[in-house]
Amino acid sequence: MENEKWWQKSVVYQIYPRSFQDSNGDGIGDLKGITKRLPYIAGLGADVIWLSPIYASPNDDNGYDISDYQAIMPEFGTMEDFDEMLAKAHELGLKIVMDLVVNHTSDEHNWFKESRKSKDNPYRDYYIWRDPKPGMKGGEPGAEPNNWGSCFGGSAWVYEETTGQYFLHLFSKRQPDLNWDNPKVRDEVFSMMTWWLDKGVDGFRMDVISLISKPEGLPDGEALATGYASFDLTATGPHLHEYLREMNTRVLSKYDTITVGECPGVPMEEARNYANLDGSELNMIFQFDHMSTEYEDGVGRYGINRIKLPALKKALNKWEVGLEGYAWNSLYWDNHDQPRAVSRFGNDSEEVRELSAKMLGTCLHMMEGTPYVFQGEELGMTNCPWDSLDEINDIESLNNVRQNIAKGIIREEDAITIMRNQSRDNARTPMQWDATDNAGFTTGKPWLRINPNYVNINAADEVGRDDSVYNYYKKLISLRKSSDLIVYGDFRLLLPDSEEIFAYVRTLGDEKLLVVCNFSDGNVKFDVPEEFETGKKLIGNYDDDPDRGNVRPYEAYVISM
Ligand code: TEU
Ligand code: CA
Repeated sequence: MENEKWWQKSVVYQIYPRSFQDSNGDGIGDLKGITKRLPYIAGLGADVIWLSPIYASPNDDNGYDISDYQAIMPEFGTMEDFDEMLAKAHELGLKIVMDLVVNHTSDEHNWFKESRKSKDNPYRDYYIWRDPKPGMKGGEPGAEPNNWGSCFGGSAWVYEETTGQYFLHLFSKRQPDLNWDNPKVRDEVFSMMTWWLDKGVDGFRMDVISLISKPEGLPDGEALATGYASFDLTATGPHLHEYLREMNTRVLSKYDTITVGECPGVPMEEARNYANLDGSELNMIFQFDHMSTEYEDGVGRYGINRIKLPALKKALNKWEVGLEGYAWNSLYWDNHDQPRAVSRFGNDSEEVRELSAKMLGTCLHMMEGTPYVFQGEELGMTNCPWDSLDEINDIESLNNVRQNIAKGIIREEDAITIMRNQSRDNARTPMQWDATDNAGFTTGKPWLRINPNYVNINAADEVGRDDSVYNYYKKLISLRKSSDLIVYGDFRLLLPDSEEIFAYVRTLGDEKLLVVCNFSDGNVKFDVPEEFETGKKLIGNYDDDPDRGNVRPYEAYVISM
């Protein structure tokens, strides 16, 4: 293919370090634990690792609140541990992508400690400070500069008596937003990125990068049922592309990197600019359309709805077709912020869980874009049967569920069901390595509950079992690496209205693939299109050849011509 890029053929494995592998018995995953497990990741066939933040942090948002961008969180180890992990990863042919969290810092970052001291402090304008609403006293309800809400519930503003102003935080109160309109902030970020790239890292996943340029005058937005405007209304502000192009020119263009921007609030048409093929901004972005098909109007994520397949297909189709020829796509079912894919989009009851997990893997990995595998997804790990809210660590789900109960948007008795369906902690239960105590994750007390099903669902069982989800993912990944058709073929959705079947065709030149996935637990009539009558099965989650007129429960197969 003309001007193909290595990251278009890559498969990325995401590690949430806190929950991946503990090496010193404190119940918290760490860098030495990751180093020990690198061969496992290389064995899967992934070639890039995205590390969720490992920098110094007070962990108000588990590392997404950074107090020193060039120091390692002590619980995770030392800079020497990082250097050792990086060297070992490169030895195994694995690239390392860091999580760049620069929409905000921790309130314990020195910049913020200075900024909050006084209005004339040199660091004051590193953050976004505003007076109370005219005629109102700071701190009283309604005196906030506007009606923006935090992603973690409540207002996006905190009043500080010391200087009589509010500061903005689109996430937790301890994650003050940086002021990207200040060239000194951009200089600081770009020199820090250069420092990591000079250490040898291979790229960045950019946390909520779509939010860094705030709209002029910080105007009110449309209020939700909570009374606040959504945190992502600031997406793609007036200087966003200017700042990304500046980042590209001053930093990224000097290295051979992979970059992916996490872009809440960015529609497909706009994404074409963020991830355009001319390389002037980012390589690809994470979009959220397919992550919100069950969200209830006004309630958002933390309601009790379940997904609807036609809506999911519509969202994924829009991005597959819409970016073709304009920009590069990312492909993901879950990450550290989302429930476990097999529980959310499939069926995690034990008799069909593996079948369903393989079906989901087939559905995603045969599409056009760079696939991301979140730790444990390759094992078919599931959501956790939380017993009570006391077990939940996640600031976002706790704050939002409590806020929605207090505002009468949801019933208290539904809270535990909502947590079992939607809490980010479902993705953050420790990795299930084997059936020994604590799933082989730690010899100490795990920082978060380990899913009790680790005795049946673990890497030790699956790596050696040919029909495991792990080995099916391994086959999917190796298929991709052998096929320009899978990497670059265009995408055409079939049966958009079917509630059970997700089917599509990929075409590249005179080669084509038919991908058929049954998202239901029943047999579904489906006639293989004539053009594929004589095709052969490339991969499938049932051992025998597919029946060309009927698709079995959670069956997935790929026919090539
Ligand atoms: O997530 C931003 C973001 O939009 C998520 O909060 C996600 O949309 C939400 O969880 C869906 O309900 C990034 C990080 O991935 C997340 O872990 C951080 O909490 C957040 O930014 C703040 O840094
Ligand atoms: Ca540890």
